Amino acid sequence: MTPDDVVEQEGPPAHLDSSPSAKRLASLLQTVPSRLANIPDDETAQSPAPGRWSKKQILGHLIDSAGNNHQRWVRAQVAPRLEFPGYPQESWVAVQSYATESWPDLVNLWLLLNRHLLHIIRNVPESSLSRPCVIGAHDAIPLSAVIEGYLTHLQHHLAQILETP
Ligand code: NI
Repeated sequence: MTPDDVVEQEGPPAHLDSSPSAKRLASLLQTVPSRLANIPDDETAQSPAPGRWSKKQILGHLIDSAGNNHQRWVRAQVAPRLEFPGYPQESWVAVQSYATESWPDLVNLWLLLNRHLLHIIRNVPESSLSRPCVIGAHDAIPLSAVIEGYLTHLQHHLAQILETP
């Protein structure tokens, strides 16, 4: 299987789940991967200004967000209350050297992580959506708000990547 095969696979059928969060993510996964894959490689490594992340680094940050949210969403369902650390985003992007990683690899990793997150959303029991989650120093919020916050953050950064340089 080549990276392009992974990108071009269609997402799961959106009609299987009617929750707004699942619809939101399913819709993104139908349109965004091919747009990401079509960005020229040299463009993905350019920093728009000193100290600003390149597209590779922003997508790396979204992979970190997906990884942390995977842990949150699973852990919140197997304990009565989630307490989980935040993550220093600049340090995470730096130590993983996203700036020099392969763009197609980053796109495929992001895509498959998010397809799995969509699968998780579709299978969260209604009763687990109110589980209290404490992330870092923040106040407790229900798991449903953690999921919605993930999607809002994701859309914010995808817009940054997809805007013209
Ligand atoms: Ni962010």
